[in-house]
Amino acid sequence: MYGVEASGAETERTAFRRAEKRYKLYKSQPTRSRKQPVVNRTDLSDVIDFLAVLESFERDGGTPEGIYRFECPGFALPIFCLKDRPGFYFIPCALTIEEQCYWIRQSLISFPQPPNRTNHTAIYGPISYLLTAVQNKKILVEAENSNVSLVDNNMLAPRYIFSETSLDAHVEGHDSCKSVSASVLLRKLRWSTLGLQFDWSKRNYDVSLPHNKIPNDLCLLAKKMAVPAMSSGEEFQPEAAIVNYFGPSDMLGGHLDDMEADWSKPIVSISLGCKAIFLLGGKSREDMPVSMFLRSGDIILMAGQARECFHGVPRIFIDDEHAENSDLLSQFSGEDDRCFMDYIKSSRININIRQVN
Ligand SMILES: O=C(O)CCC(=O)C(=O)O
Repeated sequence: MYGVEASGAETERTAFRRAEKRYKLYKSQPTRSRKQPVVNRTDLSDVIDFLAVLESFERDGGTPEGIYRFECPGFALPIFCLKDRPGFYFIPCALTIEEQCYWIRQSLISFPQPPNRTNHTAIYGPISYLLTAVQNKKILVEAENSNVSLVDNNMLAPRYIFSETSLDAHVEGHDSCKSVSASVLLRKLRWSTLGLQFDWSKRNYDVSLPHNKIPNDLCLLAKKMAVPAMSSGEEFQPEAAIVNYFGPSDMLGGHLDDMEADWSKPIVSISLGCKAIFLLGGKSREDMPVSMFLRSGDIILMAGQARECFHGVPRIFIDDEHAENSDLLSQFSGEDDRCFMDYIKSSRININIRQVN
């Protein structure tokens, strides 16, 4: 997520950039006669569909040209690899629907909780219980005594707090006060960081920032899923995770994740929610990337040489035809789950877990 981005006209000319443009979502501007924007039809015929690969493998044991089944003794799920991208592993349907729901809930309830930082922390300071505030239609307003101070565990005291909607009039009358509804904050949530905190401005892990360990259940899942990419006898040590939240027209530009010490260790990357396209390039932006679908419950591993490959997410699909999240949505049909349903029907979440040292 945080790797070096090439800039300006130069990027337009690279093979990676051209692939991004090919898959990106383009919407026409609404006109007087046509209020609804028209979405471009993208040719998806070159996109590798690992669900179809899995289904055909289960039928007849075969795999398409360039893809092979990776044998990992004791690992229960089928794993597929690309012949020309060593160190890249695709585990389709790695999570059950119940597990996907669990991790979606965690991503929206616990992962953005302080001391974990989010993209909102730099603007508003620590924000607690965002999802509860969304459910209760609260708004975030400047705290009365909002001078920055430290509370327990070296954490910043909240500068903004959630308030009842009824206070809105009072807040709006106050010139210096920024107020924003919890639902807008949730929609604009782009990332949260777990475990060792990544400092986006310095592009490094800042071990001095307060943090909790990666939650134990996420740690166990990452260790279990990392096995195919680990040398025998070694165990993956999850120390940090970045949770990316994608709204309908968000994309993640081509980048490298190069801030961890040992690139032989995998990044364990979990997809949840709407289907997306993932581009896996080569060591240069000039290398033509391969494209593949990422569905809710898929897990990919990038280790060794694959860690040196540019990658990104140019598109998520929210339309009924392509999003493929109806099974997931049916799990959130209860009244209490309304905000999960509203969120995930047009969003994607990616949790990527790293060993830093
Ligand atoms: O969203 C994804 O599947 C990829 C995320 C990623 O590449 C990153 O966070 O570095």
